[in-house]
Amino acid sequence: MGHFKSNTRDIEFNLFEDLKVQEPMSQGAWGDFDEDTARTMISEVAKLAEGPLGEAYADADRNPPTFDPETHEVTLPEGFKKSFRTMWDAEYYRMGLPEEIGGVPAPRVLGWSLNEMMLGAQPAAFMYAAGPSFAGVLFQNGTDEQKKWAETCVERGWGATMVLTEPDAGSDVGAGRTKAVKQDDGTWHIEGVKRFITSADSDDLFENIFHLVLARPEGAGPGTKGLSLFFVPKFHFDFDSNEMGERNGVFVTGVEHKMGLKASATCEVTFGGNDVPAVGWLVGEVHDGIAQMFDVIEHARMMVGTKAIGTLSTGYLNALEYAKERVQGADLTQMTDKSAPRVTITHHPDVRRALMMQKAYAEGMRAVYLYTAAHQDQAMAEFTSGADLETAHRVNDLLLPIVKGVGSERAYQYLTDSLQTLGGSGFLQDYPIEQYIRDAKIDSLYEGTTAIQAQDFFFRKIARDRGTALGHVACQIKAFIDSPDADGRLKGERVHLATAMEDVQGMVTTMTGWLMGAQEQTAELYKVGLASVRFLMSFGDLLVGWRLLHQAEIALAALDGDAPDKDRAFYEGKVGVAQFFARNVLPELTANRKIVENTDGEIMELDEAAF
Ligand code: ST9
Ligand code: FAD
Repeated sequence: MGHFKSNTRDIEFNLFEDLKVQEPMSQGAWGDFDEDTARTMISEVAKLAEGPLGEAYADADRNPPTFDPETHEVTLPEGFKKSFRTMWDAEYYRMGLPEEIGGVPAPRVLGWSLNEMMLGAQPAAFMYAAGPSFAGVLFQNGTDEQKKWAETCVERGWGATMVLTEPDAGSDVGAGRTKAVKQDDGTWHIEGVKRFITSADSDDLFENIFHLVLARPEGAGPGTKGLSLFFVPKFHFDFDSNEMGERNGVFVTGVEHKMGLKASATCEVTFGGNDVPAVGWLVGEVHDGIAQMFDVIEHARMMVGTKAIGTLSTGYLNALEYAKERVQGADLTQMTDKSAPRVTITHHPDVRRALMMQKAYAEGMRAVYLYTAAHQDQAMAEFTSGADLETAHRVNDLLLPIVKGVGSERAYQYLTDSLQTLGGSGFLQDYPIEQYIRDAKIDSLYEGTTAIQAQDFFFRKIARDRGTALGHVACQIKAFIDSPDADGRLKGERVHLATAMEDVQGMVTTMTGWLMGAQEQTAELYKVGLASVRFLMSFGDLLVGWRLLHQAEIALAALDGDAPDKDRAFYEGKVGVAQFFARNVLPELTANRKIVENTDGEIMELDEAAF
């Protein structure tokens, strides 16, 4: 048994009792894919994740990849490669890929639930397996010939990278200086140094690696709009026979030493720095690089949030297991009786509080990422919220910064509670939690930091969208609050949810006011910047509260009905966690609203020297 603990009961509850994915499935939305197949996959992936996939998790952390500057090669630990191959050989990466490149139709919501377990067990392995999904983006955006390359990438099982960041261009991707020089034969030579590139070399995992690179064609304008997207393979290959050719001029020139996620090689990559040119092909033969790259980024942001949430879930379940066995102290009600029997720490109110917070965010954010994924397929979106294709797309866009930004922040925050539950033992490497914390910290940093997610959420996903997606989701929450069939036992909790909703709407109104005011007084924008992360996190709490209460209603109905004995505790837990969250967290949104409304720009006036 490895470190990873899956929560298949909760995943199945989300899929089959809450979202009811079997219904669109039975309408043939994904061919003959059915509930039995889905349940079998969940159980198989849980076995994989708890077993061979997670096996080398600690080993790869203690013996991380090494780099040879002479050969530009990265060597990965053998155990990690073995783990990777058990996952790769199971071919789950085919789910949801276009059939033309070897994919099989499957609901994305199911795909992400499986991804959660693989990401929780061995996140770096999942990241090395980006090839097929990045090939999917090449297929969508490429020319007819490039679509064939995409097929080759999947068929030959090649690795892939996304290459944006440079030393002076992190959050500000548009500051990138890597250039692209057009050649007479229609290809491009890429010249520059990129940094922090994940999986840019990967030992012998793959025959080839294709890099999707943002570079600026000579003469193109500034900023992100001047960037184009290039396909740059590590080895050239014959486009007809697929025979492997010469080494292309893209070389790893360094590997970072990191706090966590060490099995994932984070590389400096130099294009055209040797005598060999780094030859690239313009994706789709159009200069639309940032928009094309965002097709990759959207997958990756979803991946990062799901990874964080999967890690919090296994952190919580490890803490819970420990707490049920650790005996320490007497029950609080017998604190004065020094001879009172000692109890397991689950008897202590503060341990229960901490466990409940972990459970609330692990299960609540799972429900949120799966609700988001339910808007990544037309049939599922229509069934879930009545969204048409256009609305589904917008809702997915709206919720991505929540999955990524809130998922990563809450996971890191509450993993420290998982560790705390183990007392001093949590600090030891005998347990996986200290590694979970180190491995999860990156999730709030890469793929756009939390500040960037918060600005994306307000400026692009709400203001620029003119509140369309926000309005759609708000209607769903309102319908739940006002539902005539509401269970009276959750009346008080619905009041908390209704107040939280008003508080979030109040924050939107205030921030929109500043945005409008900025037309007259640009400094008003500072207030948006000061409030945006608080707003993002508040919106996340609203969604968590809503989904948990929605699930509590389902659980209450099951408990009233013929729920089998083995499931009763699970359903009681669903009700308990929703009530706890509604009473202990949602009221905080009223304070958040006040803080947002009282935002002034004073700290922007303060001299830097005063900090
Ligand atoms: C990184 C990788 O950090 C880390 C992990 C790697 C893992 C690899 C493995 C992944 C595996 C994935 C597997 C998936 C499996 C799938 C299975 C399925 C079942 N949405 O606002 P403007 C576009 S990589 C869409 O003016 P600025 C849009 O085209 C490094 N598009 O921006 C827009 O034009 P328009 C990550 C968006 O001020 C244009 O950009 N680095 C969005 O020029 C310009 O927009 C980062 O993430 C969006 N949300 O630039 C950088 N936003 O407006 C973070 C923008 O006309 N920085 N566009 O539509 C940012 O995001 C900045 O805000 C900025 C600002 C760069 C966009
Ligand atoms: P900076 O942009 O310098 O940010 C520093 C701080 O300033 C942050 O707190 C940030 O929130 C804040 N800040 C910056 N700009 C703003 C703003 N406009 N408003 C408010 N706050 C702001 N990149 C790739 O291209 N491909 C990869 O595969 C990849 N993998 C990575 C793997 C790892 C392990 C790491 C560490 C990074 C990876 N990255 C990758 C790069 C990653 O996406 C960037 O690190 C990230 O986008 C942040 O950029 P930065 O590190 O330069 O920080």
